Amino acid sequence: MKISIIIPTYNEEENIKTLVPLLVAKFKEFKSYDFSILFVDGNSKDKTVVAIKNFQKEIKNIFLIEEESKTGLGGAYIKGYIYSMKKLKADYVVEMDADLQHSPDDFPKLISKIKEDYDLIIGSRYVKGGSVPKEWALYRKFISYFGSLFARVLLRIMKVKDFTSGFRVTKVKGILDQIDFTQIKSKGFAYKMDMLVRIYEMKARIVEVPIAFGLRDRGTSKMEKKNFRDSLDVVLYFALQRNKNFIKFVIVGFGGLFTDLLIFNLLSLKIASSAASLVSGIFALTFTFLMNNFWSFSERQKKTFREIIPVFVIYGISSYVPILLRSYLIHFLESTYGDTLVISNIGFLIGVVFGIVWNFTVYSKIIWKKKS
Ligand SMILES: Nc1nc2c(ncn2[C@@H]2O[C@H](COP(=O)(O)OP(=O)(O)OP(=O)(O)O)[C@@H](O)[C@H]2O)c(=O)[nH]1
Ligand SMILES: [Mg+2]
Repeated sequence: MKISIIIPTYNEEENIKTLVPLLVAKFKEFKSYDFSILFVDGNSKDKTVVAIKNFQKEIKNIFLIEEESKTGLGGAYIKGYIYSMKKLKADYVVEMDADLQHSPDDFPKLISKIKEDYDLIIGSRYVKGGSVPKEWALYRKFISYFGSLFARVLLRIMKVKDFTSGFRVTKVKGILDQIDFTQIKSKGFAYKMDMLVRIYEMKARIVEVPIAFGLRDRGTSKMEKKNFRDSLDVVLYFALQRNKNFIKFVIVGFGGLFTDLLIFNLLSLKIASSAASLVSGIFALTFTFLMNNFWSFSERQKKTFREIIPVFVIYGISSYVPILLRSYLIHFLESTYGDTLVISNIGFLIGVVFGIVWNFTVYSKIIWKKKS
């Protein structure tokens, strides 16, 4: 079993002199694994490269990619991934920082999960037993935790608690070898979220192992301001991708309401309003059904008449469930709390929210179910 540890460096001379011996000492706990360390140096201005070359003379399996210039964390890791797979023939790839924030003491905890055949092992600050430095200012703790939470909610990936951890082990076969690295959206820090979403969507087996995230030992932070904007771009891009059925469903819903109102008002000029409402309701229902079939859920659309007719009947019946329940709820609230405009509108709004959840669930899980 070959394991490649990628360590990006930019002016980390002092840190790697401490890190490498500590890390190599941990290799002895895993006799059957064949470890290599792959540095990706972003053209450091100090003697980082000299220090790496000195290690290469003493220790076997230390590799170095020298970048012409500093291209960001994502750029460095992508080079490292490709080299680890193509040249080093790695079975697993580890991501780790050079500055000792990822403690060599936590390294065996991650590696020992490999035998349980996980696809992705994350060193996590936000599971029980994990931590961030207590010296961190409150705002930094806040940004780190809530940034991660924000991404998890928007992307609907609540299972992973630490979304941006940089200490990870990923399996090559079936996971890394499936990723098209030219598609990664960010060359900076946000590549971590990008890759996590891609791996999650492969239905990978993911586990989080608690780590104590430390303070940078020496040297200066390379964390750039543009990382924030970059991360937001990545989260919004994937949020749109992952929720596009829902967003289209909501747009169609508004379209349906508009159709309903328009036809109702036009017909009311000619026929009784109660009859107009019935006709406009049926029109709106047909309109939203067709729009959902050919647009919102177009990748799972029903094509033939024989497919369309039965689901249209289910669609019609299920769409009435929240409408009926809403009437019942309004009636119940009015008889309990009094027949006021406020009470009936509260009932109406609860009904609308329930209707959105109900309809979207029925449409996406039953009518236009994903083919597995
Ligand atoms: N090759 C390369 N390495 C980089 C680049 N940016 C950062 N690194 C390295 O990547 C690792 C993580 O960067 P850090 O500056 O520690 O970022 P951070 O851990 O988020 O921030 P701190 O908490 O301040 O340390 C370190 O080992 C850096 O030396 C880059 O553009 N190119
Ligand atoms: Mg750091």
